[in-house]
Amino acid sequence: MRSALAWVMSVLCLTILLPPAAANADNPIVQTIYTADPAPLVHNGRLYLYTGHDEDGSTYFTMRDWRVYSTTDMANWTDHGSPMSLATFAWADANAWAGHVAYRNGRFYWYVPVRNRSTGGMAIGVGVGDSPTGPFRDALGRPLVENNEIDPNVLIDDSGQAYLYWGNPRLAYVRLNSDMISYSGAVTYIPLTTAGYGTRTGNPSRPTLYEEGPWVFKRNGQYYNVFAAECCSEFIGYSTAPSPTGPWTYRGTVMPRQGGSFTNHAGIVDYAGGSYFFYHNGALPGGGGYTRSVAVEKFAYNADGTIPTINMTTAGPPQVGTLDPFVRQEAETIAWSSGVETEPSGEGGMNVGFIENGDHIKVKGVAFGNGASSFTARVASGTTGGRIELRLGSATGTLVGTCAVNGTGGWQNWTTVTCPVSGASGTRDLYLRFAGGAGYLLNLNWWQFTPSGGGGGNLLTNGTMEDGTTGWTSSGGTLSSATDVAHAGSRSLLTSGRTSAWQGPHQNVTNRLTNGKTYTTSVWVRSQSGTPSAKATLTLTANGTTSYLQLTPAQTVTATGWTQLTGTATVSWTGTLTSASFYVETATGTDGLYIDDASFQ
Ligand code: FUB
Repeated sequence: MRSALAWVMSVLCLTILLPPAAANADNPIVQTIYTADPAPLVHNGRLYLYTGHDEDGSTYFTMRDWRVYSTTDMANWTDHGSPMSLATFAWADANAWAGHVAYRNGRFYWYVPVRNRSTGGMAIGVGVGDSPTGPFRDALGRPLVENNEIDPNVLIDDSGQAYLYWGNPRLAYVRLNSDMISYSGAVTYIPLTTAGYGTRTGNPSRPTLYEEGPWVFKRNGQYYNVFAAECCSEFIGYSTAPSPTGPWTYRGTVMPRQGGSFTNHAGIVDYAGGSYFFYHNGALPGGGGYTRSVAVEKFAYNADGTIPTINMTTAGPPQVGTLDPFVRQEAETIAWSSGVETEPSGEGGMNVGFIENGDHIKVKGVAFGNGASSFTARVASGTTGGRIELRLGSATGTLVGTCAVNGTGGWQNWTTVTCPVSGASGTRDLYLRFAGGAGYLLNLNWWQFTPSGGGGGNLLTNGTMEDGTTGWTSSGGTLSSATDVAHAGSRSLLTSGRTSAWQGPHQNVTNRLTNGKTYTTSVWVRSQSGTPSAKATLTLTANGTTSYLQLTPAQTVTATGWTQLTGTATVSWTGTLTSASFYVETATGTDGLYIDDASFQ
């Protein structure tokens, strides 16, 4: 239950946090809290963004936890909450500052600078997790390295040798061992020469531009170090080198000084065919040097490998593809929000909460296709509820449906509501606008539209696999909810230990089929090992006779990425249908199979 104090605090904070009038802007990425020090990581086709968290009203770098967000379209970002905080490191007492996550051998290593309680100096700790969204635990129970400096960053070179860089005012590195939590050799300090790191004037103790926040990566045989330069205010500069240890040559400015925060902090990644530059600024209301927000721009390297000058925008990058409203979408998947916050959900993951009259969530580029007939939402309310207005184009745009939400007896007592929708077609920005009386109205965990045209929507229960194994069984082997890989969201469904090619995940759809109707199938598949040929099949038993209908052509799937199986097929039977089952199998072989985001409609 929320306390009266929390409510009052929230009203005060939200008054400050209301977004600017240009509510169509998509930068900064997160509007629910202040974020800083971005560190992007691409894993299994999804872009994860690790950030710090500036506490509201800070007058110093008051930071107690780190946050994770992710996207597949560079426009709508899913909030995964805070899987690591100062409390993760029993030996640390303050300063959850700029970290970096590296993936190796099935694990995620999160290197962070924190204050060592016993020495009072800054040290670098390592969190380790089995999934990109955590949870993370202290890998060592002590600092990995300590020299009272900050901002760790890891490069895993093509040779497999990993380097940990960090530092302010110096720039240091060590060679990490392959366990990623120990190192060999001494701490080496990179010579900060003006040739390598530019010339700073007026500060004899710091003759070069290097300030902090190294971001080292390799591209086309060249090593880059993109760093925060010449405080204060900082700009982002970069140097290049023929090896991870130098010699470095200063190349100039990436992002000039701008944005209302006296620090900046860079992270660069390639994703979905584009290059993206992450940074932070003070652009949210109430924002500044200690209340920062992470933003992103798309850019293209120049033909000679140099980085162009990048300026901050409020629009951010173009969306990659569209968002599918006909599969379950988390409420905390947001392009822009006004007034709302997020919190851990009793049903797992996060939910949107602290919703008041007039607040809204924008979801960008929603592909309604030929139209939607209804909207379903997972909601809870500890008061008397409110309404979810479905609007297109803006928070005051065309109203295509309204869902009433009643009190459910608690903020985590979840129920599902459905309401009709009319007039939503094509690809539009969707605004979930909340309306009702005074105070908090409702919480929202997830939502999903049903397509119009009598399709009846996805016949499969838990097609996103985010509800564990709910709705699914296996005709052999072991069925489990997997968190190591997911096509979208944080889970997929794994059938391991198969002993026959026909064994795979399946779901009973007997009472959901219409005789003579044509159905479309889509399911994302990957193998645990090997490259088997996979297909989706429907088994139908009517009047004692069993037939098999191929729902998709067979396609080779791999263990390194997801393959989409799609197809259309007309379902028909004679007599009384006693059993029908949707399943995924392989043509031959018994490799374990992951499936995710399955729809049959
Ligand atoms: O967020 C705290 C500190 O501010 C970071 O460690 C630096 O990179 C600067 O962004």
